[in-house]
This record gives sequence, C-alpha cells and structure tokens, in this order.
Amino acid sequence: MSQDRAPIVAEVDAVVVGAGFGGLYMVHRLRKLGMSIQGFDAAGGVGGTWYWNRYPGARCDIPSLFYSYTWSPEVQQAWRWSEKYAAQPEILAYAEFVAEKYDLKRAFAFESKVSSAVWDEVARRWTVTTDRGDRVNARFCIMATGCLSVPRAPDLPGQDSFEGETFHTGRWPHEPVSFEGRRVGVIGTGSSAIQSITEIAKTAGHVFVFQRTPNFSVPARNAPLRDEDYSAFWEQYPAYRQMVLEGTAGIAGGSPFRSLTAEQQRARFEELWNIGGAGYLGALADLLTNPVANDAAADFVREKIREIVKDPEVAEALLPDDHPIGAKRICVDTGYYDTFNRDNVTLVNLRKEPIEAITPAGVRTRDQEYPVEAIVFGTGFDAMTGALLNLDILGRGGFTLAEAWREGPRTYLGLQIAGFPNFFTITGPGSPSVLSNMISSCEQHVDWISDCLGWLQDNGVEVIEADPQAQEDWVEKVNEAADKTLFPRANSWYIGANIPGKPRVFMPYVGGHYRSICNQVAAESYRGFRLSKSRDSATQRAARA
Ligand code: N01
Repeated sequence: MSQDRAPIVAEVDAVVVGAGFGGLYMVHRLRKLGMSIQGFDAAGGVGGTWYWNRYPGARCDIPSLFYSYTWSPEVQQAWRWSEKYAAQPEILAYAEFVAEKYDLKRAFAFESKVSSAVWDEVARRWTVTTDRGDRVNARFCIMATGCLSVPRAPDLPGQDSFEGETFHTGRWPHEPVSFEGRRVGVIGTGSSAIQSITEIAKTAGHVFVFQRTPNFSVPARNAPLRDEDYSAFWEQYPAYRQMVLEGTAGIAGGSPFRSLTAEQQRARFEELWNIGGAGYLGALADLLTNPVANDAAADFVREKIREIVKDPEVAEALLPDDHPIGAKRICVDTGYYDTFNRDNVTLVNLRKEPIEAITPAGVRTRDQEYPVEAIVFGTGFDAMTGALLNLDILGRGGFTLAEAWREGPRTYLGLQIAGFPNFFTITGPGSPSVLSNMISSCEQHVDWISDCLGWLQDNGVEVIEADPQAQEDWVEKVNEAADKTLFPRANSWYIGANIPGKPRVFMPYVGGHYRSICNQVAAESYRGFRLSKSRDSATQRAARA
C-alpha cells in the first residue's frame, strides 16, 4: 500500500490528524477560511474507521440515508446508497467520492502516523512530528483521530505460538480473506464479532464462537433502498435537518413506560423489533433511565433469543444478563442468533470454560482444546481516549495529556482541554460522540471549530484555550448527566471497563441540548475559553527565530 507522498508543508496554519469523516470535512472548511493545512493519517487512504474495519459483514448500524454528510448538497444529490444499512466497501467508496470531489486527499500525508505534538509557549505554535520523521509547525492542531481507532488485542498466554492465521476485526487485511471450509475461532461477541460471525459461518468449515459476556443484538432488517425510500426521505428531510441542527435527532421518541399498559408496551417492542435497528432503544422514552422500563425491553429481547435459538442450552448461554439493554452499545445484526442453529457453529461459553491459552493448533479452554486454522479477534478498542493518549501530546509547561487525563478524560465541551491551547478534538470525550450519529457529530464539531477559527481571525485572537474552571464545570455536568441514566451500570467501553487499568469514567455527554450549548458558548464570545490577542508579527518572528 506504500505510496508516494506529496511534500510535507513545514509551516502551516493547521495540522489535521485523521482523514476520516471528521478530518475530511475539517480540511474543506479550513480551506474556505484560507488556511494552509497539513493533514496526516496512519492509513493508506481516507475513510478512518471504514478504512480499517474491513471484516466480513462490516456495515453501518445507522441508516445510510442519515449516515451521510449534510454539508454538501452536490454530494447528497450525486450519491445513492444501495441499502438501508450500507456495507463497509460502500461507505469507504463514499468517503473516497467526497475526497475526490473536493480534492481533499492532497492535504494529507498517508501512511504517516503522528507521534507527538508539542506546544511551544514562546512561538505559540504546535510542533507535530510523525513516525516518518516529518516535523511541522502549526498554529492549530486538530485531532480527528476517531473514537474507535486503537484496536485492543487480549494478552492471552501462548498467543504468539499459534501456527494459523490471526486477524483483528479493527485491522482487517486489504487482500481478500477466505474462510471457505476452514475451522475458525472468533473471540468476542461485540458488534464487530456479531457481524463477522454471521458472515464467516456461511462458508467456513466450522466456527467456534468464544463468548465471555453475552450481548444484546437486534435485527437490522437490512434491505435494498428503493426509489420510494428515497422519495420518503427527501420529504422528511427538512424536518430531519432541523432536528439535527437543534440536536434532537435520534432522541428517543416513545412514551414513558408507566403511561402504557403491558399490552401496549409489548406492542411497542414488537413494532420496533420488526422495524429493526438500534431504534429499538427508542421504544420507551425512559428506556435508558428507568430500570423497570429497561428490564421489560431486555426481557422482550431475551424472549426473542429463546424463540430463535433451537438448542435451549445455547439459547440460555446467549441471554445477556449482566447489563441494562443499551447501556453497552446495542448490536445490530443480520441473522446472528439464527447462526447458532447451523451445524457448523459452536458457542463456547467462556463463563463455564475460560480460555487458558492459545496453542499452536487452536484455543485451549479449561475443558478442552478447540483446533482452529484461523483466529479472529473481535476484542474491541481502547475507545475515545486511546488514539490521543497513544501520542506524546505536551501542552503548556510541558504538561502531558497523559498527566492531564490520569484520572480520566477532562475536556470543555469535548472540544478543548485546559492547558492545551489551540488544540481541538473532534467528537472527543465529553461530547455526545459515540452515542450520536457520528457523521452528524463530526459535522457539528467541524462547523463549530471552523466558525471559532474564523471568529479568532476576525477578532485578532491568536490563542484560545479552555478555562480550567469552565472545564471542571463541564466535566461535572457530563458526570451528572450520566448518573441520571443506566449507562454507568454496564462494564462497557463507554466507561473504559474493557481496558485494564483505564480510569472508570463515563466518557460521552448524554445530557441533551449539546448543540445549543455549544452555539450559546460561541454566541457569548466563546464563554469559558481564555483568549489571547495576537502579538505583533515582528515579536512573533523573533520568538520563532
Ligand atoms: O468491540 P467490543 P467491537 N477473552 O468492545 C470480548 C462500534 N462498531 O469491536 O464483554 C474473551 O464491543 C468482549 O467480552 P467482554 C460499535 O460502537 C460499530 O465489537 O469484555 N473475550 C466483547 O465481547 C461497537 O460497540 C459497528 O466480556 C474477550 C468483545 O471482545 C464498537 O465499535 C460495527 C476478551 C469486544 O466487544 C466496538 O465493537 C462494529 C478476552 N480476553 C463495531 N477480550 C457498526 O455497526 C475482549 N473480549 C457501525
């Protein structure tokens, strides 16, 4: 995949890290401000998460028509999704289409992983370096590094001794992988594994699913998109766009649990189960805040699992029982539970027989060895903070981001971090991020940051930095919002529970009205941010010399 890179621009207004949906749009907006840009991405091309996650069955769990940029009417008119939930190749093609149309690729150096970003207090600029030896000075550093971009492989004894092939869903090879007739072990039962197991089982000789914790999954009910689907979408589009702008799109629209009779509750679950998709969590207005409502919604799914899976012992092992439904990211599948009715699929319940080691020939649990020729790790990511903490980021006074976030991520609005001037995070912790439509959230952050940078230019402000008190108040608000929900009751990656030693902090903001809060902050001349006026250019030149 190695490719020639365009020459690196050593002095720019902004460095953009990441060429996913956030980074691509960021470049477009910065260009409109007349800024010079150097972008970097460790990948060989654009697409971010969709560049890396090429595993069998990878597809979106938000309807494609909504998992689309809204900033370009031309793209909206020119692009046509083929399915309700687009598969990875189509989403990647979409990212490439947008990048070509707006000539965005040339802003990026690919296969170039940023290794450090260091703030120079005198020059008031960031120095960004990469693993290719690049060194760029920039006034702004914008991290579009994604929330699920650092894969996590478990550290199982004997892992290196395995003589077959190993894969991680989050770093899938670019060459076609065939499991035809092969014995495959899949470790994990999160969204990635659930999507890939269903697909791999169609051709594999045998699939062993190594499940530690059962997860809730609902059917996607994917289907081709027809002309009438598009017509209906365009009809409701103005209202949808308004909801996006107001930040109310995707907010649960159902009635509260207690306002419905038991029959009505059931009818509602059935209706949403039949429609398919993560919208199931919108069955009741209080599904994610009221444990009784949540139990009812969870019981309904457990009932469905018992109905679908023919072997009662397997069905029992698949029943999620340790977290409220939705408190871990709900999985959206295409025939996952039915896959366990196939003769070539075996569920290995790790609660009964934990994995002891990977052997040269397979996976050994406490009870037996499962010989496999390939192992697929669907073991997740160091979410939300991993990509940032993997770099050496040094802010004011040489203070590192790792020190600043020792007890968990702290941000102001998920956009900036006190002590890290002119440094922005797109969909960072402390914003709705992974609990929202990621494309819409990327767009909102990019719009907000671009408007902010334009405002700084117009007002002669050189440095913007989150005020520590404003940040503390925001962190408290994020925590208070989470505490009113059932989210903290699950050992999820939202809370860092999947990474040993990671501070247990609920990272996304779930308090609502986020966009209006951000807009209000901007309208009040960036309330909660410290602003430093430009020094005259001669002083700056002297400082840099
Ligand atoms: O990762 P996960 P993922 N031994 O962390 C298991 C997004 N996404 O890649 O729960 C055995 O959810 C672990 O078990 P446990 C989506 O937001 C979106 O699947 O820790 N098992 C769990 O079952 C999603 O939430 C789409 O006990 C081990 C699994 O690995 C996020 O990405 C598609 C283990 C990890 O599940 C992450 O999903 C795919 C061990 N040592 C992903 N270590 C869309 O549809 C870990 N596990 C858009």
